[in-house]
Amino acid sequence: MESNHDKEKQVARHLAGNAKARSLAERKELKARSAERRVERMERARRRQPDDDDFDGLDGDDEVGTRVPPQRVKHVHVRVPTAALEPPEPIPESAVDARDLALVTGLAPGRARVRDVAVGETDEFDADLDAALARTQRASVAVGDRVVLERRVGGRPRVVGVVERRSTIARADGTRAGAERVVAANVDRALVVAAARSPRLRPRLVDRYLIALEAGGVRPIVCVSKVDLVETAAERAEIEAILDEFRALEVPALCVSVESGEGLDDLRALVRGQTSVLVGQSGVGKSSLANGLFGALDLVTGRVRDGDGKGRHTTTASSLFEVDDAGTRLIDTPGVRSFGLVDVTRNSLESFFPDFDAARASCHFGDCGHVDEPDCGVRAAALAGEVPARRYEAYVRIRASLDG
Ligand SMILES: Nc1nc2c(ncn2[C@@H]2O[C@H](COP(=O)(O)OP(=O)(O)OP(=O)(O)O)[C@@H](O)[C@H]2O)c(=O)[nH]1
Ligand SMILES: [Zn+2]
Repeated sequence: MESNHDKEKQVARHLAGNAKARSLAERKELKARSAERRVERMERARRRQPDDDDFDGLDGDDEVGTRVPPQRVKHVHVRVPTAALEPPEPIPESAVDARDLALVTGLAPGRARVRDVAVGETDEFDADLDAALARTQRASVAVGDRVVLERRVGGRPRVVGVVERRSTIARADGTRAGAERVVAANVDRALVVAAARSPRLRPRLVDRYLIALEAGGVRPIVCVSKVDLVETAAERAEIEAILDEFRALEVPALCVSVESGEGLDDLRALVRGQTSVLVGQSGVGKSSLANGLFGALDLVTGRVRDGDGKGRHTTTASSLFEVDDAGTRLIDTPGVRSFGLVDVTRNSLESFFPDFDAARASCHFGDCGHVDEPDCGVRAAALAGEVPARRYEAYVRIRASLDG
């Protein structure tokens, strides 16, 4: 027979159990809601147009290293004379005292995170952009830029000029017609990543990356990722045939897998001592490849993570990583990652083919598309060998792959 006391205990246990169950359910729900919010945030970040007030390396959904809280500025619409929106003239390297040189590793509105290359160490600090640079920041300063620093007694150093670039990764700036937004500078190599499977390999998409990179003077390497998922010899042969097309254009092209390790040594050798970026559709394995090649990257220190998380005197996240002691660098920002997808349209395609300009003058139609129009100067020039056949073929292929 149960005593009252036992009953009370039972009831208490029951209630406690309920409370626990409820809190578990609640916690589960909270977790689900926070996951939903995260997905929403990621989707918002994906949808975000280039005229949003985000700055590369500050936000975005790639989860490498520690997140540094984004610094936001309110949109302030001020009418500025057009001349004031032109980026200041770049400074020739020969005119710069090496002691004043610094490397931009991250950006925030009006501010750059820089590495003092003159001192030869990797310690980084924040510097203010001078007024002319701050006003034209999207075009005038990018991660990878070498800049001229003015040191100030009792104040933050100031960036007063940008050294001439040897290459750029740029996209149309949605806020101003014809204007460019530079998302990275002085990049040697772009690893154009396309998956063997999931998502399906799309060679025409790779073509688009190649011409967009060529426009900025960045040399591509085509990487077909996830080749461990390839099941048959026929499928593998198909991929190799596609890669041969790129190799014929003197573009290095290789199969890689972070699962089997295939191709990683070759790729590491290709990018050694150079500054690289990874571009390609979402989900093709860019982060996995960066980690497979170099190890985990640390946004706070701008280095491969080595357990040394010492605080630095910067509030701006780094997007430029030193991955070894041989000068091998990786730039990784949301702007770079999503480069190439929105940058080529039917209208802008011709701007990637300046070598057609002379021939274009003799097209019969002013709006000639150079594919099946009669009296096309470009097609005639390609047939006559005045325009390289592979350039014309690339143009036709890419044009066919564009929707409108
Ligand atoms: N089997 C296999 N799966 C891979 C390989 N590389 C990446 N993956 C998987 O592909 C998925 C996407 O990889 P990510 O590295 O996040 O792709 P991402 O290109 O960085 O994607 P975003 O961050 O959206 O730009 C993950 O589930 C990875 O585990 C690979 O070599 N083999
Ligand atoms: Zn034409």
